[in-house]
Amino acid sequence: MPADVDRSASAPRVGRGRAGAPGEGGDDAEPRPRASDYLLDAVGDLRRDLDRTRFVLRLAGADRAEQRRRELLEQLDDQLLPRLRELSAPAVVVVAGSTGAGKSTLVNSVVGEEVSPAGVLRPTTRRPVLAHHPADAELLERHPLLEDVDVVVREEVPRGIALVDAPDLDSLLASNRTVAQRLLDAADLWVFVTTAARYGDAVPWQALAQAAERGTSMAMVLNRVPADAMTTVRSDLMQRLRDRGMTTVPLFVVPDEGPRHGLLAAGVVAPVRRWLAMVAGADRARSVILRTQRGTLKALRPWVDELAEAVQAQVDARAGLERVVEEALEAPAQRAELAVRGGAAADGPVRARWAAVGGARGPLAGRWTRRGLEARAEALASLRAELLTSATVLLTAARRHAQDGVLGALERSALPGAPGLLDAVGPTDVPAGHGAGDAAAWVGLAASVLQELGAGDRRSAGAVDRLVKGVGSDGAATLLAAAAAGLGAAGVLLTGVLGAEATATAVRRLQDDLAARVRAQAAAGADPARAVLSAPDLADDAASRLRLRLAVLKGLT
Ligand SMILES: Nc1nc2c(ncn2[C@@H]2O[C@H](COP(=O)(O)OP(=O)(O)OP(=O)(O)O)[C@@H](O)[C@H]2O)c(=O)[nH]1
Ligand SMILES: [Mg+2]
Repeated sequence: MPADVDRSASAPRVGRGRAGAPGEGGDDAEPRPRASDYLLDAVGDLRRDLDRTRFVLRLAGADRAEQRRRELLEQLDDQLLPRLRELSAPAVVVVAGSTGAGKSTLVNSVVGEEVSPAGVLRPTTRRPVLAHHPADAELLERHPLLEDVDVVVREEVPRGIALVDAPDLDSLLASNRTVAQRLLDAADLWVFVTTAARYGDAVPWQALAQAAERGTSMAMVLNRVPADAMTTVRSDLMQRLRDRGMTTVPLFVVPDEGPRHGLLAAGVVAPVRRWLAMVAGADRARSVILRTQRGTLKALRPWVDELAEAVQAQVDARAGLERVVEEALEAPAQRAELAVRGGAAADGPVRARWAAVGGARGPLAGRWTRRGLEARAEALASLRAELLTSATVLLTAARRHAQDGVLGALERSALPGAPGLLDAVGPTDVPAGHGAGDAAAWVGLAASVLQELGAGDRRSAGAVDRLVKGVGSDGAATLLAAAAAGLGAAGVLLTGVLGAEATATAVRRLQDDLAARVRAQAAAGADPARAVLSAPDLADDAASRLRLRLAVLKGLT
């Protein structure tokens, strides 16, 4: 069994050792999953959940959280996941710093050839260059970084490292800053280049603090140091590093050689080159990588915690908004029901039509002879049309008022996220004919109720039969619906045929049905807001998903 399996209990196992002794790398036949595989799975799960996470409500801090989420995804994709997948891939060494610090010159000098143009134009480097040894090509093959860099392959690059010349970190060009940051995210090791004149600038120190926070391994190159200032500058810089607890950061000082072009003298870069070669050596490279990896995993915790907090803030805000929305429905729903019970469905045109149909000289007056059936049915058909229109208006209004009520409540609400929800819901139009289907179903119920009554005992059956013979089956249903809508005279007429009790029961059933329908319409007024609030990212347990992933990671590291 390979010696490093034991270590896998506490630290991710170093994968196929690139310089592994023969017989040590029996991975092809390895039967057991390695610690790094568990870790890879755990980080992969975390990545999936992070990818799905959305900050639906525009709370203060949501934009920031979203930005942090994206940054974390990039970090996982560019550094941690590739590293966990291929522990033996070369260490990614990113040379970063401010413009003109001499990054490209340093990289070129290490490689011994101008592979990345250096120059007096500021900034010079826009497209990063990654240099590696030919023997490392295969191990680097699938690294996501390769998509965004120019790759040069040179024997002179120490085996085991991929040396990246980054654009300037504090660039005037936003694209340069983004690329530089992304490269640093992907790095196993940062080589920070600064100059005697500029090492006091804020940006480099911010970047260094960030590296320290993430536990990324790094080294510092202080460039162009005038001979007479050498001692002062060096000790000042050392002090600054000490102040920040970075005493272990290797420091390389490159003396200023005056105005110059091209590569640095071999003797000047020799220490950096030697150090890189040492870092690239099997054990050192692994330890640099593992240190950065441990640092990355540790830095992951507060980062994910912060995002989980942001998710929880969304969940909390959702609960409050939900109450606002649901409470906003109560008054419109109640008003709509009261209108139905108060006979609003019989108002206006319905009553006017009834005056013509059911009046003393109307077709319904007098004895219902067989001859008058057609006239009565026709008259009731026109009443039915008015009833349908009236019920449609009521049902549509219930929906509209509820919707307006929700929007108004959100407008007035001082709750965090209310304005954002208001925008997300937007002014949704309810078309005039919206309630037509519901209205038709309601009148349809009148027919069913009569049918049921007709199928009852002999007395009821006879009564319904008389009614249908008198006004037709549609006419009978219309009369019942009209009575339920609130036309008392229609109820009186029905009572005359069906009896008081049967009429009252049927009318109540229909009125209850219409009341329930307007209530349901009112309740649906909150649907647009509910659709936003029911996002999985706002569910009660949304934050615990990320926290769970974190707990698993903690157990593995
Ligand atoms: N005097 C002196 N000049 C240097 C040194 N290193 C680089 N230069 C010069 O400084 C200028 C900028 O060097 P680059 O290597 O292009 O700097 P850079 O950090 O890559 O700059 P950007 O790509 O713009 O971020 C060039 O003209 C170099 O020749 C040095 O050690 N001493
Ligand atoms: Mg450059």
